[in-house]
Formats: sequence, C-alpha cells, structure tokens
Amino acid sequence: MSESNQLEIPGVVTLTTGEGGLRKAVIRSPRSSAEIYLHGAHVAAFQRHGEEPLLFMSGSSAFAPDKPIRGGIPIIFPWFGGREGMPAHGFARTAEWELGETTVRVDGTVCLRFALPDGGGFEVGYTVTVGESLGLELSVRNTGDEDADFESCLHTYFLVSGIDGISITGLSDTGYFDKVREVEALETSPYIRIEGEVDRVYSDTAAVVEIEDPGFGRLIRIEKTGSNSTVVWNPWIAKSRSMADFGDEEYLRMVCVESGNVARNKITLAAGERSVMKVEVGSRPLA
Ligand code: TA6
Repeated sequence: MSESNQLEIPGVVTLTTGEGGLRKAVIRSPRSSAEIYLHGAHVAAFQRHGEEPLLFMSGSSAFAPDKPIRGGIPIIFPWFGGREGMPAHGFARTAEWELGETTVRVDGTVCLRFALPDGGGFEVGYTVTVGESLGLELSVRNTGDEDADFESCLHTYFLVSGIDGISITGLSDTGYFDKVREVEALETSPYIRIEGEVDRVYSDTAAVVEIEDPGFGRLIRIEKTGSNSTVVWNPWIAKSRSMADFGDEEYLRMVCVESGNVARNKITLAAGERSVMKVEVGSRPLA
C-alpha cells in the first residue's frame, strides 16, 4: 500500500489535490468537516454540520508553495511579524509539513498529527483534532545545546456575518500594544467592537475569548492553554485594498483572534525543553 493509503481512513480522511495543486487532507467527522493543506499544515476549513463555516478563507488567497494561504489558521513560527530579509511571520506557514498519523476515536473525533521537517533548531509537531470542536496543539522542543527563543501564533481567521455586528469579549482590563497607533494601551471595554483597522497584541492573558455574532446567531469560543498572547486583527478598508491576496470588501466578513506567545510573551526553552500550546475553537447558538 502507498503511504497515503495508510493515512487515509475511508469516509473519514481522504488525501487529495486541492487549490493550486497543493496536497490536502479532507476530513469528515460525525459532527463536522475540515480541510488541512500539508502546505503550512494549514487548516483551511472547519464547519460543524448544519452551521456556517467557522473559518474565513479569502477568495483571492494564493495557493502556492512559496506563499502563505490567506485565511483559515496560518501557523506563525518561529517569529511573529516582520524580520529583516526574512519572510514575515516565520517560515512554518510556507513549509511542506509531513502528515505522520491519522486516527479516529470511538466518538468519531479525528486526529491528524503533522511534523515540520526542518524547525530551525526546534522539533515542531502539530496535532489537529476535528470533532464537535476544532482542537489545535503546537508542540515545540529545543533540540539545541543552548537556550533558544521563539514566538508562535495560531493566526486564526474567523468568518463573521458582518464586522459591524460582532463583539469580542474576554480581554477587558488587559494590556495591549496597538500596532495601528503604535502605543501601549489598556483594554477597558468588556465588548470590543471593530469600527476601523484593529491590530492589537494583548499580552499576559490566558483568557477565554468569545466572538458574539448575532447575524449568524452564534457564539464562537476560543479556549487556550500554554498561550499568553492574544492578537486581534481586522485590516479594514485601506489595508484590505493593499493586499493582493485579500478582497477589498472581505474585511466585512472576517476577524482574526489569534492565540500564541509573541513579543514580551516569547518563549525561551532550555536545551531539550519542550513547550505545548493548545487551542480549542468551538461554537454554539447564541441564547
Ligand atoms: O496578526 C496581525 C498581523 O501581524 C497584522 O499586522 C498583519 O500583518 C497580519 O498579521 C497579516 O500578516 P501577513 O504577513 O499574513 O499579511
């Protein structure tokens, strides 16, 4: 049997060719479906049966070996943001990851385990669990002889019914760096609304964040462990127009709520030490 056949589970996990000729896994569980590209181990879609898709995907996204996918859940590693002469947000999201194992649990939940072939001094594993909710686990181990730093972020793009109708809770009284105004600030609002470009790195927070979307009649819940940073981003009008892989009006239908360890929350691992970040995203009807 070919390797791909060993990883396929009939009716549950299918390996096929997706956009741009990139390989992807198509997953179907009793409660949901998902698509994950090997390019970047990129979760491109997740949808609970009978619900709107949970994740946003730009209609203008590139699907090419040397470009990040615009939407879904890019894996940002080992740095967040720009770095002189290097790709923004690190190299993990444009690397070809290996799918090592697929399993299905008694309740039908599907687990897929990916590995980054070259983690630049780190051993990096990523486990995606597709079921009632979407589980993401990023494991990073320092394979060097010295301390090593890294930043990581699961840069999740959520689909919303309309950006002017949603509110984000869970970050009140949390400090953040406002990348638009380039100032440190304190979140004083229990309900964050998006009324312009928002690009905020909230630090020292392990809080659950929720996105209330009356238009879809749903509440999206983002729980995490091993993560002390939460990033909230919407490009709004001008930045949307400046991105070739993002539609001019697409800012109206998405918001990024990202879970990671970035900036002051970057992680330092001793030789051989491992850190694990877990994120679970789910949704339920709004009461
Ligand atoms: O997470 C927010 C952010 O850092 C923004 O500043 C914006 O650059 C966004 O990421 C998208 O970055 P990308 O490199 O994917 O265009």
